[in-house]
Amino acid sequence: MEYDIIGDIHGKAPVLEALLRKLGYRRANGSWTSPENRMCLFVGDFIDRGEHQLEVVEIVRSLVEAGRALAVMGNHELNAVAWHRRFRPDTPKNRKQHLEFLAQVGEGSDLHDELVEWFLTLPLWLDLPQLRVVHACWDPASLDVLGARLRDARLTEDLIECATTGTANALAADGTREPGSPVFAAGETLLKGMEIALPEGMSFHDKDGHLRHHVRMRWWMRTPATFADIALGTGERADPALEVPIPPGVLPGYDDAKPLFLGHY
Ligand SMILES: [Mn+2]
Repeated sequence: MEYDIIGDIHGKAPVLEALLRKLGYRRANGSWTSPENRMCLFVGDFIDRGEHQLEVVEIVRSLVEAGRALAVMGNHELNAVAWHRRFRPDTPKNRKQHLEFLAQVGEGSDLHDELVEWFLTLPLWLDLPQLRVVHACWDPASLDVLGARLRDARLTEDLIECATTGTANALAADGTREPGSPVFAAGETLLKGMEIALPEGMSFHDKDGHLRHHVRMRWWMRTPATFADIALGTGERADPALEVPIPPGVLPGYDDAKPLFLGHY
């Protein structure tokens, strides 16, 4: 099998359709055909932002159901699950991020329920014979935490709360409760990436002018020299304040056992 790997779509259905046509995929009798021995791999983030979010979900879902695609969950689908179950705080910032999806689907509608149920069928990662896929970060420690609890890399109903809130306790493999939520931290890492706290007293201004004490990081780097080397989202030129050596052993790096494909960044 050969794969056509398609990045974050965010509600841009016409662009997705044009790409699929260019790659030789065709709609046929409510299903899909694909070029011989090919299928799509979607890296997540189907919703939020764009004008045609329902169409994007319909296309990806019908390709998956036709056996012509595999797809992983993005952080926007995880947020949608959390919002639907009322575990995601209804703050102005969170609502604004999800507003377009809620308007298109009709918040609280049967379709809203149905799409969230489909989001829950998406695995958080794929480890295929030839390659791996995860939305943001292939972190072995987080994969261990989730691999022991999820079913085939998918969230189960009883794990939704602890996977989407920072306060709920997580169920251990033997059914006991653990303090805090390693499941939440692990899910955040895989779907939103890794952040690192800057050394005590250090901060920088991001491209939106917000003062930051943590940086999103290029977790795949092996030999970072400074915080500036690994920092994402610091704009064209990293703040000179970040030119500070980073402690060894902080980054998970990547073992290169197979090619890894990400979205998100
Ligand atoms: Mn994302």
